[in-house]
Amino acid sequence: MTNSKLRVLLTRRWPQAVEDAMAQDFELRVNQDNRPMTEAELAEGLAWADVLCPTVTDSVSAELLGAPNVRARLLANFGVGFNHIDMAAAKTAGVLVTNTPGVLTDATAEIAMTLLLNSARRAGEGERLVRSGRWQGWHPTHMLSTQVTGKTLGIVGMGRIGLAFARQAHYGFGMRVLYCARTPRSDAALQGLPAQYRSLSELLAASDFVSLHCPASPETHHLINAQSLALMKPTAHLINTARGDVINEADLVDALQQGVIAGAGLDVYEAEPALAPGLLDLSNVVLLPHMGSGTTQTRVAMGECAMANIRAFAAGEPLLNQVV
Ligand code: 8YV
Repeated sequence: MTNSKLRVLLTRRWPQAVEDAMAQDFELRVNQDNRPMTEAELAEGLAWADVLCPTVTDSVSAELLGAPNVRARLLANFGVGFNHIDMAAAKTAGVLVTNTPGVLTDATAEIAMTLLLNSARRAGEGERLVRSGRWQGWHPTHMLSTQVTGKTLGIVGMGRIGLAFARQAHYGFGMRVLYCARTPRSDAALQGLPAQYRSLSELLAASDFVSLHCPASPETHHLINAQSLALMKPTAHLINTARGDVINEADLVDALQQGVIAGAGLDVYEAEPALAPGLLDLSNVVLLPHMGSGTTQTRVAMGECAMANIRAFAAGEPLLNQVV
């Protein structure tokens, strides 16, 4: 198989520079509409392409992967998270899967910090007030908020992004860092960060800010629910840049309405772009549209990372970021 003959399908528009580079090496098809492809279109794409490049908005199901006319042998995912792909079905069908780790770590950690600062310091509320034209000027008790510096941050899932965010928080804002993960990390893995391992319930009870960085999986589905929210301090804020279904969103709405916790900052949702009823009405939640990795630099790097995996596949070399 030569590079020039490999059929590659992008399910969404990618940064132009990466599309141009891909078009030079491969027979490239791009979903020009820039809307999620329908199931029928994905089925047709899997039958046409050697390599399909899905994103978080494409559900690559067992049914699609098990169809008899599937030609694709590689899913080069645009993104690090791959919970939208049925991995067991990919394995059974002999379809390889790669992702784009590393290149989006800092950008995603930055959005977690944006949400943390915004939620703690009520920046969204403040901006809405100024824009409304109803701001009546400064006074000593106006829009008081929560200071971040020196507080305790609990990281749930100490992978690349969790660690990058913990480092920003510790070295930038003097925060004490607790973390929970499947296993404690070595000092070397923590890169010298003085982070302390805790169970989830200990972490929830002790943290002023809790930030989620674990992958979506059956084990983490609704990890944060009414029960776990009740363990948090009433003054605490919850940040989610991981995946929406790690939180039971309806339970979070209840907790924010009833003051079980003080605030939340969300970049991801259970049924994106739909939001749980009541979420939009709350002033103590900061809502971003899944933009964690959304810098030009990072989206280009994600495309280049996927392209490098496709080139390796085309050359019959080991894949750089194989997850199945
Ligand atoms: C991406 C993400 O924007 O990489 C991930 O897992 O959540 C985001 O950074 C999205 O997944 C692209 O498919």
